[in-house]
Order: sequence, then C-alpha cells, then structure tokens
Amino acid sequence: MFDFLSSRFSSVFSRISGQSSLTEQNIDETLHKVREALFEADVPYQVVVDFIADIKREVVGQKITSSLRPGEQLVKIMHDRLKNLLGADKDRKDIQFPAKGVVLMIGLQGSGKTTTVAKCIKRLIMQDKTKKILCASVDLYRPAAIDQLQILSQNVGASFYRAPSSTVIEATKEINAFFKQGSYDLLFLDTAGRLHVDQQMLNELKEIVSISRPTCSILVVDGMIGQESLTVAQQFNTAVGFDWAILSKLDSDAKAGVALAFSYMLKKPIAFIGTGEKVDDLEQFHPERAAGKILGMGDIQSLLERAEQKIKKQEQDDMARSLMSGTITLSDFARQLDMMGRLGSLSSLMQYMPGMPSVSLGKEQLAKGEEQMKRFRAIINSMTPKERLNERILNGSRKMRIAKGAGATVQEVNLLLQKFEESKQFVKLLKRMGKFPGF
Ligand SMILES: Nc1nc2c(ncn2[C@@H]2O[C@H](COP(=O)(O)OP(=O)(O)OP(=O)(O)O)[C@@H](O)[C@H]2O)c(=O)[nH]1
Ligand SMILES: [Mg+2]
Repeated sequence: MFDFLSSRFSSVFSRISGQSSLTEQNIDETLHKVREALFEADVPYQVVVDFIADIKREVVGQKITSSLRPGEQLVKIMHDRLKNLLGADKDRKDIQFPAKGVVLMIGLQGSGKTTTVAKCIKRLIMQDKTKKILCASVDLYRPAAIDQLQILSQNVGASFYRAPSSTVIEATKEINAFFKQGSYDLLFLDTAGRLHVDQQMLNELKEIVSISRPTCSILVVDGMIGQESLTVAQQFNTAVGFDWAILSKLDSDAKAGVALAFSYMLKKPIAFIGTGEKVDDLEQFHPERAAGKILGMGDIQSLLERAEQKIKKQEQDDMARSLMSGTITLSDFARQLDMMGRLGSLSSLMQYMPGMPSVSLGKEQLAKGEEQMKRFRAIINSMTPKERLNERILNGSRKMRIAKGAGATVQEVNLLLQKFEESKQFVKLLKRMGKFPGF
C-alpha cells in the first residue's frame, strides 16, 4: 500500500529535509513534485489543489522557531497535513465493530464485500473467542454467492444461515428473525453488488436497512478502480448512508489515490484496508502511520507490534531505546537487519523501515535484496566493536580489511555505510519530530 507515493515522496523529502534554508524556489520545486506525484497516484484534481494550497499557506505563515531545521519543518507540515487528509483530524472513536446488532456490508459488485465479511469476523473472533457471530447473505442474484459466504464462514468459525425465500425482502425478514431467535451477538449481512449504482439496487438496500436496522453499515470500496469509486461512494452515501469504509485490494498495484482522497471527500473514515485475498489480510487503518509511510518515514510502531510475537522483549526494548535516542550505531543497524531476517520477507518489512520506502520489487530484485542484507550483516560482523560504535574511523585500509573478512568488496562496504547514514538521518528526523510517543 502507498508504495507508489512513498517511493516518490521519500526521494523528494529526503533531499529537502537536510537543507538548512528554505527558499521560495526549493519550496516551489518540492511542492511541484508533490503535486505531480499526487496526480499520478490518481488523487482527484480538487483534492490535490486544496492540499497544496493548504501546505503553502502553512509554510508561509510558519515561524521557524522549533528545534527542526527548515527543511525538516516542511516535512513536518507535510506530515501533519497528510495525516489530516487521511482522516486523523476526524473523531475516530466510533470506528469499531458494535458489540451487538447487525453489521451490513454494502458496495459495488466485486468490490470485496463477501471476502471482507469473513475478514471482519475472523478479526472479531481472534479478539474474543466467545463471540457468537452469525452471517447470512441476501445476494440472491448469483447462485454461488451464498455458497461462497457459507464456505468462508466455516473457515473463520462463524455460524451461517441460508434463508429459504428467494426474494430479497422476504429473505431479509427470515434472516432477521433467525438472528433474533438465536443467542447471537452479531449478524453480518452480506448484500448483492451491481456493476454500477442503479436505482433498483439502492431501493433494495433501503428496504434491507429498514428491515434489519443495522447498527453499523460498512461500505466496501475497491481501491483498485481509481477515482470512479469515490463517485460511487458518494452515491451510496446519499442514498443509503454508511458509517465507515473498508478499502479493499490495496495490496495490488493500486496507486492509493482513493485512500488519500476518501476521508476528505466523503467526510467518513476509512476503518480498515484489505491487503490480500486471504481472511487474515485485513489491517486497521491508521492515518498517522499511513502519512509517515507515504513520506518514507517507515512505520516503526506497526513493525514493533508485529515483532511482538517474534522478537524477545529485551531486543525490542534495545531497538526502541536506540531509535528513541535519535542515534543508532552500526551494531543497532546489524541488530535490525538480524531481526528483519527473523521477521519475514524483505518486501513485507522494508516498508516499515525509515529511509527504506517499499518500492514494488520484482522477485529477482527481492532475492538480490535478501542477498545484500546477508552481505551487510557479514560486513558488520567483520568489523571490530570499536568500528561498529563509530563508523567514522573507517578509513581505506580498514574498509579493505573488513571487505576481505566478509568476502565482499570495498564498494559494498561503502554502500552499507551509505544505507546506514540514510537510516541514521531518518531516525534523527523522527526523534526531532517527536515520532516515538508510544515508547
Ligand atoms: N488482492 C485482493 N483481492 C481481494 C481483496 N478483497 C477481495 N479480493 C478479491 O476480489 C474478488 C471479489 O471479492 P468478493 O468478496 O467476492 O466481492 P463481492 O463484493 O462480494 O462481489 P459480489 O458478491 O459479486 O458483488 C475475489 O476474487 C476476492 O478474492 C483484497 O483485499 N486484495
Ligand atoms: Mg459477494
């Protein structure tokens, strides 16, 4: 997710964040590149124009008084605005599944409703195994639709009910009655989608709403289809309304313009994002983390959450401490590489690391990346403890010795040092921006 934007933005911002003065020219150049990237990511025109104007206003009005360098200040303004664009300024307290009642899933055909029902149930059951969840479908147009939900419900451990009637209204009534008779906490009600929003579908949805009285209506939006989906969301909102949205298919090559513009245009939050076809592939959406990720600042918090099960507490604390101090040594860097090795594939991890934006890598490049990480670790291993603490003492002859010991070249040692320097700069920036509040 956001790979496209983060690879574009991180190069723009890593350049400007180091600059000690901001001139009208370098601000304009930076904002011009931001604007271009947003257009390319398929963010609607008006959203881009408003966003850039907003940042410009803020930059001009800011007094440079904080401990941040001017370049860093621009990144901070950008981060603040971006997170608000993504919905951080709205109240997000109510974005949760109700404890009891009916959850209605609506959206266009193929947007991912049925899959998302299963993903949500899986998530809820993981959190509370005693939860009794029923799911049912009023998608009577496609015979296989109800079977699909039945199979998925078995996968995730939910009860399933098939209404005997073949009209939507009667089936909704039957499902509702079955739900009320049983001792269920929640009913997830899946609906039929259409290729386009049409009056018949909307009327049908209104009927379903009036019969089932959902506590929560969720709009599932296909993140892949671009700006069109924003218009669709507006139509759904006007006609039937919804509480919050789930953006599906953000694992694909989606340029994520929809995610960026959604909250701003709809005034409704994105609660979750779908990141794959499997029932586990649902992630909570955090505007602030997403903004950091887009700016190439990594997502340390999510990484630590993920690391919780796999990395010893002591190691996590060490890593958190070194990041928090705003300075990291090559030993910390080696430890990070080592933890990354244990955590999983490079592609899934790179996106979390500051200074390492996740670009869409092919298989070959990934294999190359994994190989490079191994070599980096070998290089750091062949350094003396003193060198690991202070890489500035690495002169030509030391580098040659290290390269030889690791079976690498001096160029590779230099490349490692360059990557380490980038990582260091980002950690420093994050520290100055106060990005580690959770620790
Ligand atoms: N890659 C990816 N595929 C997804 C995601 N969510 C759903 N899909 C796939 O998208 C296709 C459509 O998903 P469904 O859940 O059947 O969509 P639907 O909205 O219920 O479709 P209809 O019932 O026909 O209206 C399926 O092939 C899913 O596996 C996602 O987050 N990522
Ligand atoms: Mg379906």
